[in-house]
Amino acid sequence: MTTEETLILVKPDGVARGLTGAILARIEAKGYSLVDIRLVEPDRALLEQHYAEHEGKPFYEPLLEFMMSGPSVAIRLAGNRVIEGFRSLAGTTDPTTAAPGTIRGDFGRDWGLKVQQNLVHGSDSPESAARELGIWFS
Ligand code: YYY
Ligand code: MG
Repeated sequence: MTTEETLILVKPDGVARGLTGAILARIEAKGYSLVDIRLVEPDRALLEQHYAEHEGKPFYEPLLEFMMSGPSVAIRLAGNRVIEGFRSLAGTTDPTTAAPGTIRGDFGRDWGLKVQQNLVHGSDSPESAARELGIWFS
């Protein structure tokens, strides 16, 4: 067993579309444990920290605007190898090509869609998880 914690976000599109419950159901069905959960309306400073690795990329500004367009649900999630496991549940970044059976593949709309509207975020490494949990659950 490698018990880990990770940061999950149900992003503004997921919350606005009423998919929080459906996404949480998949997380719970997998057996992961909710340690903490809160609705957050992040300001720009928080998002600049969260997405620091992407600063300067073409999608950076639209991504921050999107993330400020409404509340997200932030989840501190625990489980055996949950960091890699949740990213597998989420599917690949672009929902248009994400595999069926994944959150992004099943719920991501492939019309009129921007890649940023991909419903969920999950930390990509233990280092990212520790850093991001500190940002969203400070
Ligand atoms: O970890 P993950 O969310 O799957 O993707 P990242 O490469 O970390 O990018 C973060 C975030 O940025 C992604 O969820 C959507 C958005 N994005 C985008 O809008 N356009 C891209 N070409 C790449 C990423
Ligand atoms: Mg990422």
